Amino acid sequence: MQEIEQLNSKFGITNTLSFEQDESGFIMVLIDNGISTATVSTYGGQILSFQPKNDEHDLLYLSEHAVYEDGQAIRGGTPVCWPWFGDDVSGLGLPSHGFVRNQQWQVVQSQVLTDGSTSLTLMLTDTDESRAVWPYQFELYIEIVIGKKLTLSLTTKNTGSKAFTFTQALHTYFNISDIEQVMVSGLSSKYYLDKLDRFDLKMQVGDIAVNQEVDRIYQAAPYMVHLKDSGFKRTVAISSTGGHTTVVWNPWSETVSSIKDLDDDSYRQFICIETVNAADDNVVLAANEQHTLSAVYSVEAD
Ligand code: TA6
Repeated sequence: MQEIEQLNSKFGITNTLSFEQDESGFIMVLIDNGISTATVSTYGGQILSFQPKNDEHDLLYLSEHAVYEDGQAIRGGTPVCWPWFGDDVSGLGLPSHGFVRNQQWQVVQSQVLTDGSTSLTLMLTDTDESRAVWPYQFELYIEIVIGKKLTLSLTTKNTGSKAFTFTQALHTYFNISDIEQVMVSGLSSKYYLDKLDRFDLKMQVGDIAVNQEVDRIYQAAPYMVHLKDSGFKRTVAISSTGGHTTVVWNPWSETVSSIKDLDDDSYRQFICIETVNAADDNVVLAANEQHTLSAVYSVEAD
């Protein structure tokens, strides 16, 4: 793990970006650039909080019971699922959603951009441990730009000599006023695989209002979807590039009670709208090729 003093001297930005170690020993990057505030965990390469100055509410949901321990994913914010999305299909009992959300990422870059926003890049590379479960050489970068908008760009480089195929997700947990006050629009007439019904293919009719468990993989998803929250009186525009899949997940009351790091009522406080490459929308990278999956979240008051 990189040392706090070194991180602060090499990547700290006076009055804007600093590194702190919390009680768990995890390193948090604290950003306040006058436009927005944010907290990024180097474990998982994950944003845990993002709040524009003119908004009363955080954009992201972070569970009060999130566990900050090696080997566990932090429940909330923007977990990175890579190099597979969903359950491990190898039969080797590997973790769901890949292994990088359980890794300590390295900080490689921080800077102030011309519009005053702050850019931070974290990276991971293959190790003996990663090659034991996924036998490829790679560099994985996440660039996080904290401005009026929140921008995430996840870049995969194939640094080995053999091609590989992967799936991935920016598995974002949005903080909402109440699940029954939100509406997801932009996916009407799109087909989705319904994970709760043996991955049956179904068509979305109209906007999505959630009043039961939802776990859907929308295919050929549009560039932009919207999350309207009438309780928080705001709409989040979610635009994606590099993926053609959007996943919408809310566990509702029964499933949430089986998830240890979520409160029984917490399903009311978040919805995951994920920018994804999954199922047939996988990515094949030949040696030396790279691919970027990006999501931009922009909050507008209603
Ligand atoms: O993206 C939706 C999903 O795959 C759901 O099926 C649900 O299991 C969720 O992610 C959370 O997965 P996790 O492994 O983080 O508990």
